[in-house]
Amino acid sequence: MIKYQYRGKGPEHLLALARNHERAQLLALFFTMLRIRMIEEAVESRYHEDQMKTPIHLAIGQEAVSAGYSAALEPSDYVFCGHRTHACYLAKGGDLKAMFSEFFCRANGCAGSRGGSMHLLDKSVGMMGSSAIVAGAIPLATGSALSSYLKDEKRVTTVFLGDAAVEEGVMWESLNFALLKKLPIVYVCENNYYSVCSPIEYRQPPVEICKKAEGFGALSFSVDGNNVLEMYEIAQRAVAHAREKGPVFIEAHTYRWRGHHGSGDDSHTGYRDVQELALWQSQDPVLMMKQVMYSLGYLDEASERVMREKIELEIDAAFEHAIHSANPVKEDLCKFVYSEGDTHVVG
Ligand SMILES: Cc1ncc(C[n+]2csc(CCOP(=O)(O)OP(=O)(O)O)c2C)c(N)n1
Repeated sequence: MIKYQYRGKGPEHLLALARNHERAQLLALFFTMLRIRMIEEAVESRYHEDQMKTPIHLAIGQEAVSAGYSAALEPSDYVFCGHRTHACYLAKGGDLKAMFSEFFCRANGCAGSRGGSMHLLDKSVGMMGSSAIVAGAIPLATGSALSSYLKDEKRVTTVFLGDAAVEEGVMWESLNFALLKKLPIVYVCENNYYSVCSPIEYRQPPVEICKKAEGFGALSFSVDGNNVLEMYEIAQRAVAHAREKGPVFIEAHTYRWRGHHGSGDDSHTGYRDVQELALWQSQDPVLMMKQVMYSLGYLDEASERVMREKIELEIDAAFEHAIHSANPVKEDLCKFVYSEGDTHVVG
């Protein structure tokens, strides 16, 4: 049985929005999404080799959320996220070599081999952390926004979270505090309707997530998370509001195409209908944007091929880099380990 249908306005709406944007802007958004899609597919295709020493949570199908949202951020803004990190990191300007090295548990990984896919960290692009504990990044991001507020930095912190994260008390404690202090923070909930294999209707009463945030007093939006331009336009409003006035909550409706973790689709296990997945795949965020670009004359087969080849080259080079990078050494085991008291600080 199909439980969750795509509820956006589809490709015509994307095309209508596209007419209000510059060609270069649209190309950049499409490139970001395509890059994420191709990278995720490449990771998936090599995962069985068992050389990537990390669990993975692919964002295939959800690319428009981070691509559209992050385009509204300044390089100096901060992002945090949960366990589904790849798209968030890449959209914020993340370095693919550093990400792949992290997957291969190399010393030059973006988290120094200490994190793996679920704990990407790269301060150089404002990726301030991610947590495998559901909702774990939310209080960290709220603390980051408090810090920026106290320092009067005008820096916005964003935290990407899943629909399951709003089932944790710390989500609402954090939002309550952020609203009280008018902190510069945006909570972006990627509602893909499932927590592992558990549909949202088994976990939450039928109230829209953004309405719950609205009840706390936050400026809240419900967005078609497969429409990169709707995402971008709402993000611009949200980020501007957060920078000047305080917290915003965005609920982005989207769908993950792969199983909760690892490679491949797991719909055959029965927790979701294969037809449901097929329906969402017919609203492919990357394909929808590609078709818009073609119909506006901003992209054709030759220019798309150039784009794809550029990304393929980047992926190949990043795999080579990661594969041939050095493993961490035993002597560095305690590097980055901090302890208080009479023991010393190492790192
Ligand atoms: C506090 C906590 N409870 C349970 C888990 C196990 N767990 C890992 S991911 C996940 C599902 C999270 O779903 P959601 O937040 O909606 O994100 P999605 O995987 O859909 O992107 C769960 C329950 C965990 N990591 N942390």
